[in-house]
Amino acid sequence: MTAPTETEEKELQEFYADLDKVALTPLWTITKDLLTATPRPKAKPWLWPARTYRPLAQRAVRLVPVERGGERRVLSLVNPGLAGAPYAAGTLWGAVQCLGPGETAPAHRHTPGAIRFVLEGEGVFTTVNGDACDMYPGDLVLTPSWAWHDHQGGGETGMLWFDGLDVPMVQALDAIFFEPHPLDSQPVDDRNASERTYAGRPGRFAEGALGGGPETPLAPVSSPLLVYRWADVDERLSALAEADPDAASAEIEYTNPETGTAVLPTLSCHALRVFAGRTTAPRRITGNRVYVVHEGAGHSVIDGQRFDWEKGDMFAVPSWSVAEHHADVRADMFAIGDAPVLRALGLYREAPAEQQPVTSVFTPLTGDGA
Ligand code: 1HN
Repeated sequence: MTAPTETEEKELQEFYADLDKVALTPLWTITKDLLTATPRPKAKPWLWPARTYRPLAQRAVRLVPVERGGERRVLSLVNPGLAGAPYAAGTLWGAVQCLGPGETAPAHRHTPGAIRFVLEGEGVFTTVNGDACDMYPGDLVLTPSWAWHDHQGGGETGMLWFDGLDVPMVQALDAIFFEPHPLDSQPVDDRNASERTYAGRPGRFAEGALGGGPETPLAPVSSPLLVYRWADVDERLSALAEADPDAASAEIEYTNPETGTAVLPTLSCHALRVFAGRTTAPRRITGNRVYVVHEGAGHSVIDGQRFDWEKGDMFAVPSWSVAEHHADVRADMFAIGDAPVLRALGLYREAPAEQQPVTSVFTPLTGDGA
């Protein structure tokens, strides 16, 4: 092609300006940013240390009451790659929620689905559609889309838990609905009822790292079991370790006991145990994940960057990054992912990944608030 003449160039510039005036844009100028060879998440691999957020959560308890309107005392993980949005990764909301002694977080419901993973304290129960679910460290409690839920108690010490929600996905689909309950706390009909129904039944966990449960033609549904106790997770991880003593790690997915699929239509929950001195195989998958360190210490290498972690720390692993996890002492991690959505839409992929050389070490933000 010959170079455009001055007249042609001028005409072209006028053409682009005219397109812009009427809210049109030419694809050929943006194709390369749009159709990248592989996913380019805006979210960065990032880590929020417990030693940083804990004192700030305690200050929040002192300074800010839990009230209608604000609804929850939640400190949201803000991934610095996401232009200030309160999201841990492009598709996932992650946060720390705290409830002081004797406090109540008011009843409400919303279309985003949520999970809670308890970090510390006891004495709180979350009531989900009338079923009061007791919460202890390491437990997972589900509050599915549009289920009434409130948190009560706080014990003597107050309580801290991790909130994982699908808010960015529901937001992107323009499907957010919210409704406050007419009462501050909804009536409690029963205690731990869903847990009693499914106690000891198989199908509450699936082996492996896949995310989203098996490929099935079932319409996605939320699990009728609302509480998964850490003792049961621990038992399953120990059984896997016994069955394969040479493995570097053991991983299970929490599953809907009726269908074997992910616990929520939008979110998968996982538990990963890495044995002392061992490193997981490097892995690259579509879909974002947020990890919470339940016990132990070690580090992860994500796209060549080293993230050192210990109990209570939270970190984001963006889609298609290469991630591997190393435990100094035996480490148990809880994670949420968006895998059920990717799998339902035929977008789930994995690729082999090589062990990565560490090219940098992540320095967490510390601020002066500690
Ligand atoms: C929510 O309702 C809770 O019920 C926690 O505890 C975190 C984050 C965004 C939107 C709603 C809760 C939330 C939330």
